[in-house]
Amino acid sequence: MRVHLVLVLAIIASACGGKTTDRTYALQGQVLQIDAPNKQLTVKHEEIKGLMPAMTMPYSVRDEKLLNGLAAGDLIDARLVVESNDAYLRTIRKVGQAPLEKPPVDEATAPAVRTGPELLKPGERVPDASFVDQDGRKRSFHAFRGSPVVMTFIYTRCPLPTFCPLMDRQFAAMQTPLKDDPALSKVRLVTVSFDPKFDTPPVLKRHAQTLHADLARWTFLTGDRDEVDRFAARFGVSIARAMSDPRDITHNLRTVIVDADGKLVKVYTGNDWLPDQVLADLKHVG
Ligand SMILES: [Cu+2]
Repeated sequence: MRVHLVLVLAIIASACGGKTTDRTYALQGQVLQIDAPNKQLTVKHEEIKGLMPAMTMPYSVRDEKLLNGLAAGDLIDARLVVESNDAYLRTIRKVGQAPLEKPPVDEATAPAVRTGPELLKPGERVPDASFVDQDGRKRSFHAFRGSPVVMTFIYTRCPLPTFCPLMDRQFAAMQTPLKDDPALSKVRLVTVSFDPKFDTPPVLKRHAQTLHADLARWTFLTGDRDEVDRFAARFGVSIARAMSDPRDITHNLRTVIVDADGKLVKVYTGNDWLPDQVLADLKHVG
């Protein structure tokens, strides 16, 4: 249940002449949790103009010294750097302290859903669920039986390049190796959006095109929100939607392998798995 999120601060460096493609944002918020070994902190922050609404997210730092002296409850001004494929806090300044409203547990990254169904364990059969795909066709999860499936959960408006967009890039990167390896010819890629309200089939279709997805191999699904949530929760995906802003979805990441019999093989948590690792793991999957 390692969490890998990154935060962003807004304030486009208007004076920098635009030589760089990195964007820099000012971020103001309260530290809820610090994860020094993983060089991350979870921040409940205000709107980042031009980037994302107010939300609670884990953010990375590259320089772990930035975390020295910080504690849960601290109010911070920070600077978020967003690169095309990465995002991290470059500076963090403590500006005050406030009582924590909630215990410093971040729901979005909790390993299990408190009231939800049980987490599936490897070897267990994945229950069925119904979805709709990028062409508006009804698809049940069990219809993928007969093919090993690599599946992940995202939403297309995710603002952090190291989160959902990274899952997309890694799935895209697996397409060619899957095609080139006859032993993996049956493997299917499945991306499930947990934002059905925005990620309608036409939106998913455009998203697939942007990713140069081979739709014979890679399917984009969404469905009834509660059903998607229930299905995703069985793999440890937790999703918290803000009432105030539909773009604000706090979530964690899970990518899973399901074998051709529909049994769960493996769950990758967070964003630090690599396509090669999944491809290697797939060689042992029937
Ligand atoms: Cu995301």
